[in-house]
Amino acid sequence: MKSELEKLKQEFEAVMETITDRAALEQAKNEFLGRKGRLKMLLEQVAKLAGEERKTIGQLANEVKEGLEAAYRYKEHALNEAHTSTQAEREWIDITEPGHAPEEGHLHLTSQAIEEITDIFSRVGFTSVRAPEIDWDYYVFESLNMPKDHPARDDWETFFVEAPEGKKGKMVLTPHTSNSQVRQMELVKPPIRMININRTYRRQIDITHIPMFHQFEGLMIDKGVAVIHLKGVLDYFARTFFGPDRRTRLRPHHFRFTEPSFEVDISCGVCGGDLSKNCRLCKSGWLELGGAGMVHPRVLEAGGLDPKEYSGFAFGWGVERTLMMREGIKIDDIRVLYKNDLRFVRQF
Ligand code: FA5
Repeated sequence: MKSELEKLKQEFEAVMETITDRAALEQAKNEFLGRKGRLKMLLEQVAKLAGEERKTIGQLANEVKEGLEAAYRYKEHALNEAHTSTQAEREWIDITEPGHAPEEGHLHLTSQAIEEITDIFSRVGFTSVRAPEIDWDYYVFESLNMPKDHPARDDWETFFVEAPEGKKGKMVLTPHTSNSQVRQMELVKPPIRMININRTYRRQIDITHIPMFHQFEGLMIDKGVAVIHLKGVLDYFARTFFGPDRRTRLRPHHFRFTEPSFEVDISCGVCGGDLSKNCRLCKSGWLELGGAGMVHPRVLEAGGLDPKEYSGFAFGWGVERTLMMREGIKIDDIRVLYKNDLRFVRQF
């Protein structure tokens, strides 16, 4: 009995030495100290001894029991300590380390330009409106004095929607924002000062053309509006958006819905108007900003206004082209704007 108790003690101590995790400790506890464990079995035999033997072996058995329990507690404590220190190592935080700022997105360059253009015109009283991006032929062409055989009305320039024709003709993806002109005249009576910025679509793609682009359309109608007011607003915009170094010019032009009509140009921001640089973007030192002119009397009439009483000006420019002409932007291919290349987008 005595040697069995001592053997049990040695075995338990040997097992404790090899244990490195809680599961193994639990298993050893059940095997040696559990309700049906080996110590319990021996103690039951001790209880059956008689006289002096029972007394001495009983004392030894108690010592062995206390030894086993102490060894168990020691191991348990050691494992707990090890767990806490590895956890502490794992979850270690250097409170002096600088914080990591969450990555924030920003508006696309075109959206930034749209916000800025809207703001610039709002400062001189132009209200932001939104005409449909898919509209009837009537608002896009017919009411703008564009004859049925006008080149923009055929399939080569404009995307027509495969939908039944309505009273106002076919539905088209607007190739310009001028559809807002008669729509606005139908909505409000003069004085009108509106700016309509929207997506526009044309069947074109090259270094200066994309099939989906944005235009901003300005319209001012009142009594006594003249070319000088148009010139004043254009100059104000050019100075505010591009800065004092950029030059603008008006060229006579022809649009069906304005008379007289102009093409507004601005000196190129990539080559600065220096022809010797052989600029890939402008080729001539000037970039076309867009069209402008005095609203044609037939357009006023289509909008329910008497041309003898009211006059007005309108202009329609490309947002992408406008921002490309800006100082410091130096984009020499318009298509790069919509390539979804984050290396490009993140620069702005
Ligand atoms: C028009 O669209 C007229 N509605 C402008 C207008 C409005 C004239 C009001 C008079 C009064 P135009 O076709 O020239 O005009 O286009 C205007 C501008 O849109 C161009 O100067 C250019 O800046 C931009 N643009 C035209 N096509 C594209 C394209 N495919 N990609 C990018 N920008 C374009």
